[in-house]
Amino acid sequence: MATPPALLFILFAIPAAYAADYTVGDSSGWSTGVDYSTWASGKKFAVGDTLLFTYGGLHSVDEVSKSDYDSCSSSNAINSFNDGNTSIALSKAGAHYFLCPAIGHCSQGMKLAVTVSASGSPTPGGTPSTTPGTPSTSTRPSGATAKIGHMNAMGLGVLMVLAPLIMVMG
Ligand SMILES: *[C@@H]1O[C@H](CO)[C@@H](O)[C@H](O)[C@H]1NC(C)=O
Ligand SMILES: [Cu+2]
Repeated sequence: MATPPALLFILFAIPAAYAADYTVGDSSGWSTGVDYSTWASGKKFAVGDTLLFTYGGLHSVDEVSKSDYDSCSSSNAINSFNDGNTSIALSKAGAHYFLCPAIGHCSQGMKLAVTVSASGSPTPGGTPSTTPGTPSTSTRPSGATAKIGHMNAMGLGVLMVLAPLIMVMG
């Protein structure tokens, strides 16, 4: 059975349209004793995704510059949050840096750096296995497969409704 081009478009467009929500540290949340570089490695963050920081009373979340991230300084924080359940939308491509300003926590590893790619494109400087310069047709297996992994139940539902319609139209 031939696959109508429109169906391929839907398959690749939906993961981009439905952004991923990441709970930082997964079930460990935002805390000391978690390796956030390990947590972030292998994840492909894109514009439109959100980071959810969940934490208790001692902790906070500061968004900081790279140099402040490197030196664990929170005195020039770009944004500060302490509500215990902080959802941060990744609205700009590039590197984003977060740390906990509680004394000693950042130096114990309570810091997170993420690289956010423009929506739908591969992470710059990311996995070298991604073929560079490939036209944005359906021949983007690695990036597209990763994004489909992020697809939430809502996206899947939309896909299941739309796919038969597109098949009929095609
Ligand atoms: C935390 O925030 C997320 C996203 O905004 C929300 O879905 C969740 O219900 C919140 N949890 C609590 C305990 O408030
Ligand atoms: Cu802390």
